[in-house]
Amino acid sequence: MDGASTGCDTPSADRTPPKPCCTPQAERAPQGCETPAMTGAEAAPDGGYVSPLAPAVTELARVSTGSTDDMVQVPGGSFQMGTDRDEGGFPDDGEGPARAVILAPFWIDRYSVTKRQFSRFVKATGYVTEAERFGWSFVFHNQLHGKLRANAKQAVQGIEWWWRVDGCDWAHPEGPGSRLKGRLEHPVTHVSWHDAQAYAAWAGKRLPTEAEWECAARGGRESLIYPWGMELEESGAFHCNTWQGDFPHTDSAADGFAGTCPVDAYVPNDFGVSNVMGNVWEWTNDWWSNDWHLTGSRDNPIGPEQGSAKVVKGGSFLCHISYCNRYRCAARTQNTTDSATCHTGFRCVRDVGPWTPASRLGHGAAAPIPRPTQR
Ligand SMILES: [Ca+2]
Ligand SMILES: [Cu+2]
Repeated sequence: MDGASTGCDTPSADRTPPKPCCTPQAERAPQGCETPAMTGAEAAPDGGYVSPLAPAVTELARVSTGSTDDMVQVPGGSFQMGTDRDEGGFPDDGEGPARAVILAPFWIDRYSVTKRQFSRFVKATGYVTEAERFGWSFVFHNQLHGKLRANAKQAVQGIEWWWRVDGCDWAHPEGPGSRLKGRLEHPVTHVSWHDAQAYAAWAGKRLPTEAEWECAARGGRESLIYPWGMELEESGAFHCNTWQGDFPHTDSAADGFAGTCPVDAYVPNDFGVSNVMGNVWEWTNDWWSNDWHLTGSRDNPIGPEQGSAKVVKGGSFLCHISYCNRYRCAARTQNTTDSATCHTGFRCVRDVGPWTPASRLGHGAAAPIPRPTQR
């Protein structure tokens, strides 16, 4: 992740995090390859690729038409977003400070969108993902065995464990010859932010704001590092799918999974939301900035008006404390809107009803969002 190419909307863009995140960026058009540039993309004078700046977002388009099956309603009120603690994390990502944020009630998917759900969307609409249009996507090296290596062309400089695999897309997660069989209940991957957005629109939902995502992830429990407590392996048990062993070489899969796991693996949090930490990064609707939140609204915040990358949350099956300790509620990173990888997916939210000025207050205004006693 190249700070200079992603952080131009932030004054501290010249400060790179102590270690880059485990997420590669597509930079779809460089290297003189035949991949088509996105509509509106511009070639920089040095031949590099410049993402077009999307129109400014000053309002969030509210959506309340989709089915609430397999969703849970998060009550409105205030919650503590971010952290003041040294969690062994990345302060330069903008993880702090901890601050009270008010949200209106909303529905959120219990699970990441699955490969099965995404295939229904594709069947119904004929949608073609960006990875399919560009002809490739990113796969982690240890998932490419035998013949699958034949389509892996290019390592990413500085993070050589990422391979560019031609013919890789959501339906062929390791490229030609790979299948969804046995993985239909795993999260869909190789979907860009635009793809996630298209799915959400079809489903009558939308992508969560970062605040909504983090509020739902915390499950009504204040100020913990993880949804379940303060330790990754609280009470000696695994609560999510990350990397164990020697990153990036050997994943012992002590948590039960090398690679993605079914979306309902592990115990859900106190809101009944599953697998927010680990497994796959999840796209949010917010443009990335590491300091917008210092001065931006804390009343149903929707992030900066513009940016060059979107916030992703939750970490993935590739995160490990030795490299990318980002499977924490407060952790955050970014990727460009047309990037796709084997470890990024999404879940959707929808509003409870039509958005009115009164919605801004949520139920009980600034009262803390309660931790449910049962679900
Ligand atoms: Ca694992
Ligand atoms: Cu990571």
